[in-house]
Amino acid sequence: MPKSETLDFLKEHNQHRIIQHYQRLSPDKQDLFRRNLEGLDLPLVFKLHREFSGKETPAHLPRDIQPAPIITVPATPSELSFQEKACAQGEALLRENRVAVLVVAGGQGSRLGFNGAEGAFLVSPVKKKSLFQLFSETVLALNHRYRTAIPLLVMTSMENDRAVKDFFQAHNFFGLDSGAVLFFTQEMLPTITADGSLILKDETHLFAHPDGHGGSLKALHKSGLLSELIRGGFSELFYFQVDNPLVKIADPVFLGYHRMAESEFSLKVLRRRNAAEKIGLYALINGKPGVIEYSDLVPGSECLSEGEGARFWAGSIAIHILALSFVERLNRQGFILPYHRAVKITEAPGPGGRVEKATVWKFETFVFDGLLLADRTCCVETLRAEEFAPVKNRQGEDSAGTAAQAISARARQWLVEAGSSVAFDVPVEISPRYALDKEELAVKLKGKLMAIKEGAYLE
Ligand code: UD2
Repeated sequence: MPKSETLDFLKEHNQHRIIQHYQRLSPDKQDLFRRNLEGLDLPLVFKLHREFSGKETPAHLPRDIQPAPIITVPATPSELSFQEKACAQGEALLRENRVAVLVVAGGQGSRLGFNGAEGAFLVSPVKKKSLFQLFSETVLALNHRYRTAIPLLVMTSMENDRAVKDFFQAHNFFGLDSGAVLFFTQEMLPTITADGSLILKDETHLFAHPDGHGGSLKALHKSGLLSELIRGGFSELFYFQVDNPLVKIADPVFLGYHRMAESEFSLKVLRRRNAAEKIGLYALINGKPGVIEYSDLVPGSECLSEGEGARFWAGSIAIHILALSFVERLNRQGFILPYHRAVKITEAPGPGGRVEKATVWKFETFVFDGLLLADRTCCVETLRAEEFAPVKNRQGEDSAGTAAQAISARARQWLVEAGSSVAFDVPVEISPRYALDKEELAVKLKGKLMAIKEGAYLE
């Protein structure tokens, strides 16, 4: 944008503080500042600010919320045989090299108080492997098992792109072919104060934040990777978040259910610990399957009450499969996901340049809102102990500590089911390259019974 247009645009939106700052910069820095502004969708953020002004957070819930259909953990012989069929179909997809996996890792990890690569967090209980190492080794093991070459896509943001790439490079891509790890970057949106002012981050940048994991659907397209995958014959994208070390990547059963339903957007759910757990609620929203984010669940709403807990039990753990043809169609049709507002208190330079506390708004889109745009969906129940132990907080609930315990507990359970005995309080870890699931572990142990009394690592 030429200089005069930039200034007019900022004036129009009452950004006097930013204009004053800009006018004090040297011509070189003014150019740099303008170039940096061009990377940000300012008109969008002003529009969203107008739309959200005067609105309450949380937003009003939709009128009609009902429990949605779910393929629950099989309990009857016919459900078990359906599951076996699904597994065979999913395995066929893997063997045919139709499945790519995507880990979204562009978030700010604010609850973790961490600005670098969330995936570099060391979580495993014995070997202290990072999240990225666990995921990469799982992909390696899948490649080996299904004689395939699964691309690992990693979505970063401008804030952590360098750190993520450096981390993979420093570890030789954890044994993966470097050409099979595909990075792409999501967009940023300016952060804005509740009264509508943009905030300076430094001399030549505004404060901005990643545009939410919903941004992955557009960024995948913009990066060219979506068409590359489709051209390469891939049809399904297994999607998960970087913070969950227990995720069962490219689970063949889930892939099979997804395929049998000819689903465009599938998700895994589990039983919420309680109505206050910070995971989205899966339900029929005005008759369509969707997810209501936990922060939008207003206290007192029907689906939160204890009495309704038995009906509204399904929490979304952000594990999805998307048909690539669906993602392609959305982009072709110029889709729009709704924006959500997060209200935060942060430190920002005030009118006199002094840093002070400010209430700011961050606008984000959520990938699960794509469910409402899909023609066919599929939802599958999973078990917390098998598949969900997120690292969200520095300490306490959902921290690196609880995730390490969950990895140990799952390994112990698999070993016990295979006939071994494991002391209760010792850390145990099974490398994904040794066994991806309890069935594979039983085969590897070949009936050998172990008595584990101290920390153990199976590789
Ligand atoms: C998310 C889900 C919640 C539940 C839970 C399970 C949302 C809004 N809510 O809650 O329903 O499934 O996870 O753990 O997602 N990320 C990006 N780019 C962004 C923002 C986030 O890549 O712009 C990634 C981030 O790196 C992280 C994940 O998405 O891996 C989750 O983000 P979050 O921490 O904001 O979501 P959370 O834990 O509140």
